[in-house]
Amino acid sequence: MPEITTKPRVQVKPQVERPKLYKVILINDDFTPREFVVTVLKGEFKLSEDQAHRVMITAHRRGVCVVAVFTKEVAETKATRATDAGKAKGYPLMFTTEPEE
Ligand code: TYC
Repeated sequence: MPEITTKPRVQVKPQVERPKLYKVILINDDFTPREFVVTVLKGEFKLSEDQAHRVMITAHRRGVCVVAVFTKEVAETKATRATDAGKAKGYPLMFTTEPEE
C-alpha cells in the first residue's frame, strides 16, 4: 500500500521552554501570632511543622522569607489564599510573589 506523507503547512514551534517560576514571599508584621503563621504555612504550602516554624522565624527575624517556588498562577493563587486566611482573622499577614531571576 502506498504511503501518503503530508507536509504540515504551519511550522509548529516546539514547546520546550520551561515555565518561568515565581517565589512566594512571607512578610513579617508585628501583630499576626507566630502559631497562626505556622498553621497557614502548613495548610496552604504543605510545609511540615519544622519547615513552617523555620520559615516563620526567618521572616520574623529578617523581615521576609521565601516560602516556596511555583509557576506564576499557582504562586499567585497560594499567596492570595494565604493572605486571605489572615484577613479573615483580622491579621495583617501578607504573602507576595516575585519572579525568579
Ligand atoms: N512577628 C510576629 C509576632 O511577633 C510573628 C510573625 C512572623 C508574623 C512572621 C508574620 O510573616 C510573619 N507575633
